[in-house]
Amino acid sequence: MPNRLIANSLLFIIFLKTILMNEVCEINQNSCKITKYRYIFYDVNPPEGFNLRRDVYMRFAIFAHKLKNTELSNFKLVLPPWTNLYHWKKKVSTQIPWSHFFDLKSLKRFSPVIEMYEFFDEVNYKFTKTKIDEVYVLQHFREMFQTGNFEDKMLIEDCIRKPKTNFYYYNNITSDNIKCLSFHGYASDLKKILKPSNAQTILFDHAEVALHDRFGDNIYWKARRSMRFSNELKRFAAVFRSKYLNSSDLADGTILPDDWEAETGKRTAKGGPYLSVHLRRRDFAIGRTKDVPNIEEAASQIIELLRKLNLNVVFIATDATIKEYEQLERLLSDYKVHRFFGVESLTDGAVAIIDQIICSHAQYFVGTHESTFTFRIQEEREIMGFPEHTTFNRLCGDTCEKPSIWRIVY
Ligand SMILES: Nc1nc2c(ncn2[C@@H]2O[C@H](COP(=O)(O)OP(=O)(O)O)[C@@H](O)[C@H]2O)c(=O)[nH]1
Ligand SMILES: *[C@@H]1O[C@H](CO)[C@@H](O)[C@H](O)[C@H]1NC(C)=O
Ligand SMILES: *[C@@H]1O[C@H](CO)[C@@H](O)[C@H](O)[C@H]1NC(C)=O
Ligand SMILES: [Mg+2]
Repeated sequence: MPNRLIANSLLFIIFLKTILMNEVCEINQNSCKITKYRYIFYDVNPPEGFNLRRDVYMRFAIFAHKLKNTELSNFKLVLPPWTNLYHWKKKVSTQIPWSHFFDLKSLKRFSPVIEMYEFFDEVNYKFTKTKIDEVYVLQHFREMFQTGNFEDKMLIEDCIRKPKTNFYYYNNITSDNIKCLSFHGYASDLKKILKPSNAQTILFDHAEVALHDRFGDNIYWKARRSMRFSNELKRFAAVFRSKYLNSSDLADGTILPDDWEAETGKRTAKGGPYLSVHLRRRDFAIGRTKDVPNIEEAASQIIELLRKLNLNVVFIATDATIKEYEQLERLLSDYKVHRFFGVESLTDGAVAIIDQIICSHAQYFVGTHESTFTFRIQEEREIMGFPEHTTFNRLCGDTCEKPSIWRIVY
């Protein structure tokens, strides 16, 4: 009896598989794979840092989100695995999935995204190379800045630079169809590439060339709210906050619903009893001396804020060298100064996010001018509902223009 049941189930599965395969083979005869889905890949200019990459993700997540319920709804967006970034001192030996940093379930509630390994599972193409059907390396129009002629929004042209798509450093991914696409427009304009194509896999490289459909509208913020950090990183931050900063979500008024879709946007967050600072150094300290303070200036600005806020605890997130940090600590020796040093097992990317989480929970935050690391903290605080004046603050260099306020909308 059970045998019969098993036999029947097996037959049914085989039957289903046959149907699915046929369906796919009709869509795309030359690459007959066991899936009815199609896939958008993207990649970003290699030197770009983590937090700009998060912004490019949003542009493409919004693009994919808008394909839902259209004739292109069978496209999924494949998350580009993380490989060594310029700012990461500790090298990683393998591709890192997005779930290392973010909560995948939350991302998927906004946009049809999958990890690279899920793609490999879905196409089930073991023992062979994956060939991406079409690769478009985005580039700015050569003429654009000279003539200001923006008429053509996209055009296949000669490559301005020799295209060097690296396929996330997998040696089993290639393509024999790489073109350069001069592009001036919004990420969602790329559906004009998808529409006439019957490719199953399309990769857009230098995806940062494509702009946000609409910066700061409610869809932007939905995408942003869906980028919840992984529970593991949140736990690291929570332990540190509780141990050193007397900070917890209950006491600080920063409890959010489990599902970001249930957030309603109350501005009632108080934050933990500390000042948080994002002090960007390294390339910023060299290339942007007008906009960022030196260590002495930073210390005196931090002291002034601590006095004004009547606080004696400060949390410092920084990419400063140990030497610079120790100098800062000495200058702040009348106060309790904390930095998250992490543990051996954490990647640099994980430590950076834990720094951001701790900064975002402070009663008052001050960041670095035009750093995307700072911007992401400010967004996090908008999501948690802090009063704006506690968030949009910067350390001053020679210049001290007030930062723009990017208010959350629902
Ligand atoms: N842990 C940690 N890393 C930082 C901090 N500031 C900068 N970094 C590192 O430097 C990189 C800066 O690149 P990016 O994310 O593009 O931000 P931006 O260059 O400041 O706009 C980050 O991704 C981090 O790897 C910090 O406060 N803490
Ligand atoms: C390609 O290589 C990666 C890592 O080397 C592996 O995880 C993946 O399964 C491979 N893909 C295919 C389709 O075999
Ligand atoms: C920690 O914060 C609570 C209020 O949230 C306060 O009552 C308590 O005194 C603080 N503890 C210390 C050690 O500062
Ligand atoms: Mg950067």
